[in-house]
Formats: sequence, structure tokens, C-alpha cells
Amino acid sequence: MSRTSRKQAAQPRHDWTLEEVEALFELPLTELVFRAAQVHRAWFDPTELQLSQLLSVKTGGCPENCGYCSQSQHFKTATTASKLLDADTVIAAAKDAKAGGAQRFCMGAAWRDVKDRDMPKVAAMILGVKALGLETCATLGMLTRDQAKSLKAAGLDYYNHNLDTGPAYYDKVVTTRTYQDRLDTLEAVRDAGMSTCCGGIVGMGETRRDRAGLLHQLATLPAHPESLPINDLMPIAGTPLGGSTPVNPIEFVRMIAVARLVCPKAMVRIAAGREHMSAEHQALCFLAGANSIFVGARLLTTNNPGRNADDALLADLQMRPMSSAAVVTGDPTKREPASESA
Ligand code: SAM
Ligand code: DTB
Ligand code: SF4
Repeated sequence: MSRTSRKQAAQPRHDWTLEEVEALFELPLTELVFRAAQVHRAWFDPTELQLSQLLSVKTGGCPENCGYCSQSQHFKTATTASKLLDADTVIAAAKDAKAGGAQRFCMGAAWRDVKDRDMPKVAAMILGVKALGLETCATLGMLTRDQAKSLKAAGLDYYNHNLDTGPAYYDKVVTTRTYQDRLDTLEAVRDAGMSTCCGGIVGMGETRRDRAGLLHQLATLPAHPESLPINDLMPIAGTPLGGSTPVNPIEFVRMIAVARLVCPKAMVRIAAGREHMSAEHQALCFLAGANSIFVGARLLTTNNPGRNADDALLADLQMRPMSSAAVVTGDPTKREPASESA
């Protein structure tokens, strides 16, 4: 590829067709990973990783029926419901996360939507976490436009709301919330001036076309998500998807590479599922353009590799946490893509 076309390939586009996205999945792996790596290094230092840490601030008892989730009250799982945590408890956990190297702290609640009565407590958490010098993220279900504005005013940098899968497969996974509901929340988040964190899950029995469908949706949003988490399904006993056949690891790498190609400036995260991925599998994901992970021994209700395993992984790969300048601006991609050296 010439320098000019390499530079063009790294420019964000919003006019992807589903067929174009599907065609990327069909490339030989070596070609796909090479192209994704070129785009990755046009916008980011490929030796750096953004580190986020999760905390479930309200666990279980959720009225939604997402077929993968341990926290839905529709299914009998091992997760027990608990009340919304106090702001002080959350802030103490965020302090620990920061001491452990996390750069962003994400607070998750098993809610369909946010009740106005809970907003003051949530705002106090956000304020306290932000005051520690961490980036703040929350995932609390659907938001009204006013709630999105209040969260922004409290200091929330990112809101996570996943589309989960392509539109054609969505009804097989959840029926209590529509695809459009999700798109509406994302719009409220964007319009309030927050960054969006939006991705999905692989390994739920979807086809490659469904996976391309998800990435096509993300790539054609009015603004690409700033964070793009790809979750490998954590199978939960008792849920409809608990017995799903795991996705081929190479297909997961393809998903990462195509995400990098269609949303070049996003932080592409290997989200759930690292617990059962080898170091080699994760290394391939980083080669394919992943540049973000969750750290800490727990996600929301499931396990994640602990600090020792991740320290060893980063040391082996000679990778390091993303530089604080890039993290603090919330947009490490303000620079133009490098055209000469890429
Ligand atoms: N209740 C809120 C909502 O769904 O909007 C926020 C929390 S929810 C747990 C956040 C996301 O985590 C889901 O949209 C899904 O993509 C991911 N997730 C949940 N359970 C998962 C599992 N078992 N394996 C992989 N990803 C999962
Ligand atoms: C996302 O895409 N993955 C995270 C975060 N956003 C909220 C959640 C993963 C949850 C995995 C299953 C669990 O721990 O319950
Ligand atoms: Fe509820 Fe979120 Fe789980 Fe769906 S993914 S059941 S909305 S906690």
C-alpha cells in the first residue's frame, strides 16, 4: 500500500457498508492483522495499554432478560442481589484500583434504567472517584437526556452502554429492551458531551455476519465510540447462553482487528474473557489493535486475571500502561495519523 493510501486507511469513516465490514473478516489472518496494526500505530503507541477497573456498585436483581447475564432476575444463577453501595465504599475501592495501576474506574449497576432517587448517591461516587485523579466511567442501564446531563455535571467522563450484538441477532439475546432503546441512550450520552464506551459480546451463538453487523453499527454511528469493548462470553450457569459453544480464539482476534479498522481512533478493549485466554492469544489481540484491558481480579460478578498475571504479561510483551497525558486528555488521538513511519 502506498503512503497516501495508508494514511487514508487510517482516517475514520462513517460510511462503511455491511458488505465491506464482512469482507474484512474474510481476509487471510496475516493480512487482516497487518492492516489493523498499521491503523493502530497511525493513532496510538502500540506498546501502550489503557487500564480500566470495574466495580459492581449494585449487583443482581435486574428486571432485564439479557441471556448472558448472571444478574438478571429472570434466571437462577449463583449471583446474589445486593443494594447500591455507599459512595465511601466505592471511593475506597477506586483508591485501591488506582494504587494497583488502574487509570479508569468503571461503576456498574444491574439496572434497566436509572431511578432519579439514586442519582445523588451515584453523583457522589463519581465526584469522589474523579477527585482521586481517575477517569470515571459508569454503566447503569438506560438514561434519559436529563440524567445524562446530570452525570456529566457530576464529572462522568465515559458512559458504557453496549449494543451487545448485530441487530439481526439481538432478539435472540434480549427482549426486554430494544436495539433502538440502546441507540437512544447512546445519543443522550453523546449529546450531554460524554464519551461513549460501546461494544458487544462474541460467543453467544451468533454468526460472523452478526459480528460484522455489530461493528457496522458502531462504525456508522454519528460519532465512533471512544472506547470499544469486545467481550468474550463468560458462560454463566443458569442463563440461556450458559452452554454456548466458545468462539474460536482466532475469530476473536479477527473481531478485534476489524474493530480497529472500522473505528481507528477507539480504545479497543479485550473486555470479559481474558480469564480463559492464553498470553499468546492476548498478544495476538494486541498485534491486531487491542489497546485496552480491564485489570483487577474481578469484573462485575466474574473473575479476571489478577495483578500478578497481568504484570507478568506486560513484562513479557514489554508493553506498558498508556502514558498519562494520553489518558488524562480522554482523547489520545487528537494528533494527526503518522504517515511516514507507519
Ligand atoms: N445493567 C447495565 C446494562 O446492561 O446496560 C450495565 C451492566 S452490564 C453487566 C454491561 C455489559 O457487560 C453488557 O452489556 C454485556 O455486554 C457485558 N456482559 C454482561 N455479562 C456478560 C458475560 N457473562 N459475558 C460477557 N459479557 C458480559
Ligand atoms: C463491558 O463491555 N464489559 C464489562 C463492562 N463493559 C461493564 C462487563 C463485563 C461483565 C462480565 C460478566 C460479569 O463479570 O458479570
Ligand atoms: Fe441487567 Fe445489565 Fe445484566 Fe442486562 S446486562 S440483565 S441490563 S445487569
